[in-house]
Formats: sequence, structure tokens, C-alpha cells
Amino acid sequence: MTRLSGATAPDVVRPTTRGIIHLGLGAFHRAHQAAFTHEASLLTGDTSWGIVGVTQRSSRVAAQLLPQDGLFTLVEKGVGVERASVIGSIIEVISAVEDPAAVVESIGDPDVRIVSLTVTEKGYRLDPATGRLRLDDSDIVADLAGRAPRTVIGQLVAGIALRRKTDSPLTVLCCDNLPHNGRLLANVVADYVARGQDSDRLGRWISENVAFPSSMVDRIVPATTEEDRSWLHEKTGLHDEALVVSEPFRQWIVEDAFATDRPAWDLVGVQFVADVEPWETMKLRVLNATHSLLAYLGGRAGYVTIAEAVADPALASLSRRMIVENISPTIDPGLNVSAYGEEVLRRFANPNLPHTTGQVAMDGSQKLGPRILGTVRDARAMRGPTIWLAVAVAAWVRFVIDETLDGRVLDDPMAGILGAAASSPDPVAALLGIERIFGTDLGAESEFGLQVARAARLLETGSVAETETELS
Ligand code: CS2
Repeated sequence: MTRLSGATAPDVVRPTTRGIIHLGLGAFHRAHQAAFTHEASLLTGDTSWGIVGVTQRSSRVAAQLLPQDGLFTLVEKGVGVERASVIGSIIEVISAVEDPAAVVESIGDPDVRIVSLTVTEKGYRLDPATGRLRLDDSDIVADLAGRAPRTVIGQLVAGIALRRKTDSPLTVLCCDNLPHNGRLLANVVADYVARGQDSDRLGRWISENVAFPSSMVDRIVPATTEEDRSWLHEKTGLHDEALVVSEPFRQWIVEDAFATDRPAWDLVGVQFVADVEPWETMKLRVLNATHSLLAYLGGRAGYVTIAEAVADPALASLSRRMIVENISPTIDPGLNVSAYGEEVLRRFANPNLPHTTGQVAMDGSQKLGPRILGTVRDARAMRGPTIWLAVAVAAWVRFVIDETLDGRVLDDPMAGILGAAASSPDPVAALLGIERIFGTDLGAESEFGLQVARAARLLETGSVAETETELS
């Protein structure tokens, strides 16, 4: 079988030098930032924006990409759309598991001007209630004690400390689904620096030389399957272990606040704006919140994919009511939330992109805050309705309880705590009592907590349609 590589795809344009270190070399990065960067190089002929991709949690992606010289195919599949292109922007791959020191050295390399990140919500070791670094996290404690850093924050700070020696500014570009993601990352970096060596001087150097622009990223990219690989092989005769499949839609809105230069992303559809907040809020609160609602309700109803879940009229109806009645009032009145919501539901319905409910259901403890609970807090401050948001949280609660009762361990960094709560005599109250998720204001005894408990009771015995009728 012929494998995709530099030898079998010699015409693909490749950068020659490192410009970007990307932490979190998952499918999303490859289908999003790596594709934009590839297209920008194609257009301008600038060869200085090679990406060094760092795999954070396992060496699997490194093992897929290394024999392919970093090349991979991006397949876009939509209704009536099917195109494949080979992306050449990743020129080196490092496994942080095997070589944490190499990650730090690369971030320190003065040729590099941007460090971008897609390490998912849990990668930031955040305390969701305060938005600051969890200083009791055992990996953070171990990194601060001086080992070759294993956490993303530890790697970033150690790399930045090296850059200070050559006085090389840096742009750190967070591309994860978190509100004010640039500011949030700047804060956790500051928290880490404050506990480390030479904290005053390093902190000052960072505030003068490192920028943390916020960005909103959007593209649906399911995990690649063996069927995808066989499909590509049949089409092209090439075997590609690192292939990624995405929807045609893509969006990247970036705060125009860099400390360095950047690829010509603006020429290939990236929008640079003074303030990302309105975009980011709408995307997280509408797209990601509805995704989670469909993942939990759909998973419980036995739907394997998000497309199947959104095709169920009861689930689609609930999604629309959550968007229009509860979320929309919390969003900038200048934005057309209903139209955006309809477009999102159409994207979810893409039948050619089997995105599983199981994948979106992962890491719920990290996702509820950024996607749903911020909206609840804003809605409550405005005395607006929150009932459908309560159903979304109740769907997660039921999902956690069902999974636990069925003897499955959740795919969630708080799996132990969630499993214990779900096995307690009053699992709904125990789950809502987890302050690291719900804070002290949205717990079991709060007005919102009571709404969640009611919805959870209705969902336990009734259908989604019955729950909606009962709560209307
Ligand atoms: C999804 C996101 O897995 C999830 O939780 O909601 O990855 C979603 O597909 C992207 O944010 C779309 O841009």
C-alpha cells in the first residue's frame, strides 16, 4: 500500500523554516489552523511559517504523521461538497510525552514567532469558578518543583523564559472553546509565573513582550475513523494514517493584538477584529451549548451521531427553544441569534459527517461552565428565563448517572468525583453540589438547581417531548 509522504506527494508546497509551535496536534488543528496556514503560504510564497506540531497526551498522532513527513489529507464533506487536499504546513512533529524538553526548546527558538494552542478545556488546569490556575493540581505542583514540564502551562512558561534570554517577543494564540480565551491564558500563565523562579522579572518581561490575543475558532471535525481511511484509499490509491475529515464551513476570528508578525491569514478568510467577544460569546453559547444538549439527550436516546439527534423533532424543538428563549436575550442585540442558530442546526444535520454524540459528550465537567453556566448567570442577572438551559444541565446529570449505573467510567478529567456523586443516595443533588463545576451560586439549593432537579426527574421517566410540554 502506498503511504502518503514527501516522496509520494512531491508537489505539495512546504515551508522551510519554523514559525509556529502548535500545542495540541489533534484533528481540529489540522483541519483548521494548519489548513489556513497552508493556504496563506500557497498564496504568498512565504516559506517561513512552518508549524512544529506538539502532541500532548499520546504519541499516536506523531506515529501517524512522522512517516508521512508531516503531510496529511484534509477531506471536506458537506451536502453536495466533497473535496480533498494535501496540507503541507506541518514540518516537524514532537511528542511531549516522549520528549518534553524538546517542546520547551522549540518554544524558546527565536525563529518561532507564534505559539498556538488547541489543548481542550482541561489542558489549562483551570478552576472554573475563578478562571485562575488550579495551584493544587498535582501536575502543576510537579512542574513547578522543577521537572521537565508536562503541563502545557509549564511548557509555555519554561519556553518563554528561554526567549527572554534572546529578547524575542512572542504571540501566544489560544484556539480553544473558552470565553476570553486569550485573557484567560494570560492569567493562568501569570499565576504559574508568580509561583516560579525569578517571578518579578519574568512577569514584567512577559507583560512587555508577549501578546495573548483571543480568538474564536469554528469547524466541526469528528475523530477520524478507519472507514475514512479506506474511503480515501479507494479514491486516491494513497494510504493516509493522519487524514482528517471536516465540514466545509470554517471560521476564525482573531483579536488583532499580536506582538509579532503572522502568516497572511487575512488573505485566506481569517477575520482580524478589535474585539472577539461578541463572536466568541455567540459561538460558545449557541453552537457549543446546543452541541452538548444534543450529545447528552441524543446519547441517552440511543443516537450515535449528532446528525441523528438533531433529526429528532423533539430534540430539535428543545434546541430551538433554548437558543431563542434563553440564550438569545443574553447576547449582543446587534447579532441575529435566531438566524445563527438555524445555520448551526443545519450544520449539525450534515449527513456526510458522522460526528458522534459520545465525542461531544466527553469532558462535560469542563464544558458546562464555558458553554452553559455563564449564560445562566447572565440570564439570572437580567431576570430572564433559564428553563431550557436547566434541561441541558439535567441531560448531562442524567447522562452521568446512567453511565455510572451501567458501570462505565466517564471520559472526563473529573470522572472519579462524578462517579462517586452519581453513586450517592441523592445523585442529582450530589452532582449539582460539586462547587468546582457549579460554584456556590448554581448548586442544588439555588433556584436554577431546583429547575435542573425538576427537569432531571422529568427526563428520568418521560420522553424529551413530554419534558418540554411539562416545562412550557
Ligand atoms: C464540540 C466542538 O466536541 C465538542 O464539544 O462542541 O468540538 C465543536 O465541534 C467545535 O467547537 C465546532 O467549532
